[in-house]
Amino acid sequence: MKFTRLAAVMAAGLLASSLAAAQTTMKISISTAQNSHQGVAIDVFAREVEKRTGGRYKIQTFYNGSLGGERESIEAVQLGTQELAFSSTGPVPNFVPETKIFDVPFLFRDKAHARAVLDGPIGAEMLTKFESKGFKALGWAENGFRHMTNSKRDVKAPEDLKGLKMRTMENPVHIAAYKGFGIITTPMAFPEVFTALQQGTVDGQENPLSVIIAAKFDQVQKHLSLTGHVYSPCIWVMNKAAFDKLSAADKKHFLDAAAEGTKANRARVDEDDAKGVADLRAKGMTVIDNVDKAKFVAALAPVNAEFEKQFGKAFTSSLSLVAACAMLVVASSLGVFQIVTRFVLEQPAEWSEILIRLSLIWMVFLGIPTAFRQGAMVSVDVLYRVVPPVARRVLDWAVAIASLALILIILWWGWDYAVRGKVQSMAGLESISMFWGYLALPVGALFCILGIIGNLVDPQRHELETAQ
Ligand code: EAX
Repeated sequence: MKFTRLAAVMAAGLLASSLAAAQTTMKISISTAQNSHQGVAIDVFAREVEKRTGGRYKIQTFYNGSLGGERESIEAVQLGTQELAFSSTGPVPNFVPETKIFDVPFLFRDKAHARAVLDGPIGAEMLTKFESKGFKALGWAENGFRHMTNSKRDVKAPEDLKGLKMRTMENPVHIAAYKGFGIITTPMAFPEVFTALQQGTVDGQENPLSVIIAAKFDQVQKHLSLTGHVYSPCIWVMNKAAFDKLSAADKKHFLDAAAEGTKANRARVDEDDAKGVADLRAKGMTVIDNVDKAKFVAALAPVNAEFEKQFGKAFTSSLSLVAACAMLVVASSLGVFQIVTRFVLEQPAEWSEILIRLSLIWMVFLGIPTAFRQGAMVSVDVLYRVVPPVARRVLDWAVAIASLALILIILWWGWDYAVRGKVQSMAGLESISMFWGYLALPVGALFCILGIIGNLVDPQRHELETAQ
């Protein structure tokens, strides 16, 4: 009898320990409250991971920065002391500098624009940049458009911000930009903000409505201005080694769970944006909903020019531009070769002259698409600066249609020209037909078409330029 009881206890113990071994627990943290757009994201993620992995993975959720501020939790994920974090991109450039571009003020027109870019090829490419830094980025989510609050005065235009001491995120782009507004910037981790506002260490802060509501900033801030000066993305980061350890099927479960979390997160941001102003007014805040946005945009002109130098090129350099530069290198090297053969050796090589001509033709036609992609048609830019945003979209389409008509003609005509060139050989280099020279026209035209489509799908370059 005793023996059977002992065996039963041992069997139960064994079963329990094998169950425990089969379940892996991971931590995820946010800096806002559970009842927030971020809380809902990680709650859904935890539920979905558990459900999809049949309970083999359990996600422990931590709220209110209880494991540390956003920078600290990203650091912990990088080190592997914490598996996951859901964070705004505020401190992320300190780990993955390329992400800075998404924190440029007035970069995105609206939430739909931001979500489309983040969920599209640009966002996907950015996620891959995390890998070499020890992270697996599971996807983008959202904090929302940021607005300013303070305890001193109503802010309607940037002049009203002069001399206000405001807490900013630990983000180099925000800090540079807000100085441009005339703000005295004080970078600080989020968990310290409420107390800093309460004690008057800073006069104000800026955050999306979702955060202002969840953090109850209305208790310590009187004035809210709907400046919407910058879109604030959120990101799901996981320790890379922890992710790599998952089976292929579980990797997919984690990614899908994050996508579900993002859906819930964005829906909550939409809800907060719709109800937030009335809610905060009811709680006693003065809400300025007609700020002079154009003035805010204009105040950032010098800062934007600086940002454009930093970011513009990385996002516009395309395959055709690289190829055009390569052609320039070929042409100039052959130029040196020409000088040596002609004037030093006095044995000019005619073929190299022809290759120079060919590479120059290719350089020109491969270079034109980059001009298209950058919207470098001067007259269009001038128009862009004076028309309102809705008209800009119409202008985008009008320009695209007109350019497409022209490019299609070049494509058709260029191809015809190239085919005819098949029977013409080049003097001095008989083995090559002119087909290879004229082919630059239709190939350049094809790249132009890609550039035009690129401008329609992702007009952010234009947005950045015309924001000045
Ligand atoms: O992610 O630090 C901030 O102001 C963030 O917007 C906040 O932590 C929510």
